[in-house]
Amino acid sequence: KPNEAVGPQVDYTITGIDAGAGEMATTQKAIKRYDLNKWQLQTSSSSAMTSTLGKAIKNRQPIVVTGWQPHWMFTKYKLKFLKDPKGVYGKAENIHTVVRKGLKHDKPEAYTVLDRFHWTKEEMSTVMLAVNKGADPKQAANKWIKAHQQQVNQWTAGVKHVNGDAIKLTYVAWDSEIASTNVVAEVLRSVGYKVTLQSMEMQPMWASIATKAADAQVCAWLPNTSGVYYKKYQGQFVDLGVNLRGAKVGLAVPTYMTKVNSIEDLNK
Ligand code: PBE
Repeated sequence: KPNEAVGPQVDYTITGIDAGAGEMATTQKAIKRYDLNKWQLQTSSSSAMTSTLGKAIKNRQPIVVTGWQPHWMFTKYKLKFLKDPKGVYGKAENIHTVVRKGLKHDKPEAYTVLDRFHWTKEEMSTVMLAVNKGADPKQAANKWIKAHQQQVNQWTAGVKHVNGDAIKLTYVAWDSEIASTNVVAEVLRSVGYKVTLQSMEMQPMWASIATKAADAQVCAWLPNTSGVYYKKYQGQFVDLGVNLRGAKVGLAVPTYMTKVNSIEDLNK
């Protein structure tokens, strides 16, 4: 029904992800700033959101989701971000690597690898897509590493092999972060670390680094999406800088929703 208003067709519902995600808070802000009074944001998980999205697309039904890029949903489906003239979602974001205080002293080899880790949106997408197609994240990470061995060698160049030292990475189980965290974990394993991966909600992830219960995370979307925790825990972590440039967050819809191009169009 391309000529009918979108709201009633989707029960005025934006299909969201886990409650703790920064994008969920930003979307609540967007609902206020764009006066989407009838609209609600549905909390679920990234896997439930993408499965609902897949079903809608199969049936060519309208749907509005909390999207982000890099993400395989933009590779697998024809999607577009809705324009955000009020700039609620901010501009492009970068993903940072954040480690606990004291890591440089305690585990200098891991620190060096984590500090050097960086890749592109396209590279992250490759690993995400492989996982989406059914590969085990660890295997998908290893396959990517094998195909990019020279690049990875630069991250480990001159790093002394350690003998089973333990290191703990925390992450949130978003598809993008499953990919990056597994790649970093495999590279750290290749220099001899015994790596533990622990997935949690975003707030505990930041708290685990601040309290030194965990050593590192590669999931800090800045300045906007993880900004609340970046400020809250400032001084209690070490920011190793950007590991991926030009990420993006916003509301997304299938391109067949030709009448809906801006968040403002949700009010029509
Ligand atoms: N995301 C993916 C996260 C950051 C990475 C956009 C779902 C968030 O909203 O916090």
